[in-house]
Amino acid sequence: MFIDEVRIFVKAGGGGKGCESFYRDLYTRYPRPDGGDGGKGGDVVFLADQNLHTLLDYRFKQHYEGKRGGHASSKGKKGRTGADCILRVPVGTILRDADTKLLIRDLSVDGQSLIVAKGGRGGRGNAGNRTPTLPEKGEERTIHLELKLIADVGLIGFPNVGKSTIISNISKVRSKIANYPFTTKQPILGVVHSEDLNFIVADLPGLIEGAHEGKGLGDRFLKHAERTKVLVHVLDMAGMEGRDPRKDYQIISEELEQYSDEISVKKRLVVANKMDVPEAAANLKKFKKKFPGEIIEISALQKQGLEELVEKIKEQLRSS
Ligand SMILES: Nc1nc2c(ncn2[C@@H]2O[C@H](COP(=O)(O)OP(=O)(O)OP(=O)(O)O)[C@@H](O)[C@H]2O)c(=O)[nH]1
Ligand SMILES: [Mg+2]
Repeated sequence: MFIDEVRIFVKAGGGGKGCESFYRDLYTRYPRPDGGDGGKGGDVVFLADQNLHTLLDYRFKQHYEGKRGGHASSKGKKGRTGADCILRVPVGTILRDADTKLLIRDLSVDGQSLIVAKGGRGGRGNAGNRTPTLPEKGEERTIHLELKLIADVGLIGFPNVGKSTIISNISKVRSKIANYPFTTKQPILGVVHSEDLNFIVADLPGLIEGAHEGKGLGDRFLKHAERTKVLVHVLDMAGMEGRDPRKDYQIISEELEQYSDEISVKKRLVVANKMDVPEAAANLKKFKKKFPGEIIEISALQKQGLEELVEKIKEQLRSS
């Protein structure tokens, strides 16, 4: 399980100014007060939306404001109501007051909404002989958002086999890609969108022989894979740096077995990556001889075979 959390500052719109004015014409003996009221400021509202899956957007922007209410004018004209600031968040987002840590609401149903900061009332005008007032300010507060995420699919394999390249090319998330091992040090989540099914993929740090004993970055990231429905085992079929994909396959399978029974029996897809490299074809032939099961051939770099991979993942998810 991943925890996605952010703090954002919200401020509702202030009220618009009320108006103080007097109506006069040739026939009115005494000027008549006719100033309208200022408009109410816009609220800040959270709305649970089932089409969202992460709080990623809030990482990039942390200040949100409702619009100020419109100012009033003479002849009793009221100011416009300021537009609300609507913040869409995934279903399952927990809102807390960041200062007191107190729970505000757990948005657990699609379409559920909640006002977290109220817009200020507009200033009162002098129409009808009332005493004019100043507009109120909008409420402001800092909110802590938390979302517990469960990835549907985990990408596993040796370092440098192309896991981050895959996630970057099937989802919008950009996971750092580089030609050295252990580029990815923390799990990265991406959402794969397709017409009929959206799912969350986790790019996990690479595993090596002895990971269960703590070698490399160890196997502690596999706890994230434990909750997934499908594991995608990525192999570097080009056998770069003198690697043998058959051996890699065996080592990773053993590491998974060592980790837990739950993980070792999980649905698994095997992916042959780097098929654009000339040596890959011969390696694949040898691999298939030893392991005759299904294998999906792709080149993550050249974006080949990725649609098929997504389709296969969807098939597995549907049947789970
Ligand atoms: N030729 C070729 N190179 C690839 C392909 N996919 C990835 N690479 C290269 O392989 C290297 C490693 O790719 P990454 O996506 O960072 O690999 P990773 O599995 O995430 O590696 P770690 O995060 O270190 O575990 C990069 O230089 C990529 O450009 C492919 O299909 N073909
Ligand atoms: Mg990586």
